[in-house]
Amino acid sequence: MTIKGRMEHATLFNADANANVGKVVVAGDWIASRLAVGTAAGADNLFGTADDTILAGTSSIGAVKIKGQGLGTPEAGDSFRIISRTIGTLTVGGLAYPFGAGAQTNFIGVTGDFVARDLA
Ligand SMILES: [Ca+2]
Repeated sequence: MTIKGRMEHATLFNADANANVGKVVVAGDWIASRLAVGTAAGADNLFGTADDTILAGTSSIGAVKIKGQGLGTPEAGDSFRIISRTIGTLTVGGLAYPFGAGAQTNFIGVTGDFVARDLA
């Protein structure tokens, strides 16, 4: 999937425990947006937030490339996640975040509420 502009206040999700999303490319910024693959939304009923749980299965995101900035918001109490059982690679603004074997949690950008997380 290629987004030719920016992502802002958008949520993409697939709640199938075995869903596999290949490559996501965003030409611009990723602002206060969420990508959840193979998760349960949790008590807030929102996908891609801090209370999501990763379902048992084979869900994966192959690669995410955000060419611009990655940011959440300065407000307290919200959260933005890129989350799946496995994330292959993540690059934001030219910076590659480590996603090897095992669980990884990477904070992205300066707002403190944008996190990419996987389990495998
Ligand atoms: Ca949630």
